[in-house]
Amino acid sequence: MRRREPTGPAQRVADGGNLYSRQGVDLVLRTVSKVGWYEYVTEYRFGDDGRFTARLGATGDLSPSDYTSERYGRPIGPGATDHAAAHHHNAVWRVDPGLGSERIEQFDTAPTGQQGRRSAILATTRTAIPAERALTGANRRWWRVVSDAAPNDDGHPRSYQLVTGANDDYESRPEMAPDLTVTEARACEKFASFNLDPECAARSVVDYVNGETLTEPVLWVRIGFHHLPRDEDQSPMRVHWQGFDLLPRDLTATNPLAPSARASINGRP
Ligand SMILES: [Cu+2]
Repeated sequence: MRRREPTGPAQRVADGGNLYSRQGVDLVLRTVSKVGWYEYVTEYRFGDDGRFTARLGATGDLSPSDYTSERYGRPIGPGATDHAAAHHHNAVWRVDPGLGSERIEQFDTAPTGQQGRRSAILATTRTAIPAERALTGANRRWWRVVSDAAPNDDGHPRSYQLVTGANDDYESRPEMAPDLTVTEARACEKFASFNLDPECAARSVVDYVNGETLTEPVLWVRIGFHHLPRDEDQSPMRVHWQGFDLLPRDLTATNPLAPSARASINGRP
């Protein structure tokens, strides 16, 4: 399925007697795969602002064979009956940016210990990730893939910032532990786990990391959802989502959807 979907208020500014406002729109590609009792929705959204969103949705029905004790599930029948098993949905997306001359950077922002007039002073540091590595998220930490191929009109390198929201860790399997793994692109490294491509000795994203210098990085983005069933999951189950955005950062020198009255603003107004 492919269609345009409205996304609500996108930008607005009241300036003197003028109001410049715009509603957003996404081009959405969606497929549904029935896997056992679940139906998995694979969704890709291309935003009018250049944002790219990948999401996995789960709907269908709770598995009728996965009922358990009070310790491992939640009662969804009348009273204390029918404890549907809690479970994890672990998803990993393989992102090959294809921008040319790419590198990976990590940004961290932490308190300096200094206090300003009204609030604490924080400082942001940028760290290059030059070689294959498994990375872990932290408060105010994010990553981006930067291209040195063609800077924007301000001379800033173009990049996409990885933006993740809700994300339940699943540390029980090594390939599901890192939040982001960056590896050098290799055709046979297709899947994050159970990779059975005969060209590849490597079986999971853990094996793909062996210190190689990144010249053509691939991002393995892991987003987890721990599902504690609720009464409303029956039936059909309302879709639950997990995913991430790739947000354009300095792709263009200004907002490409600026109204003409604002198109000349670039830098201090
Ligand atoms: Cu579930």
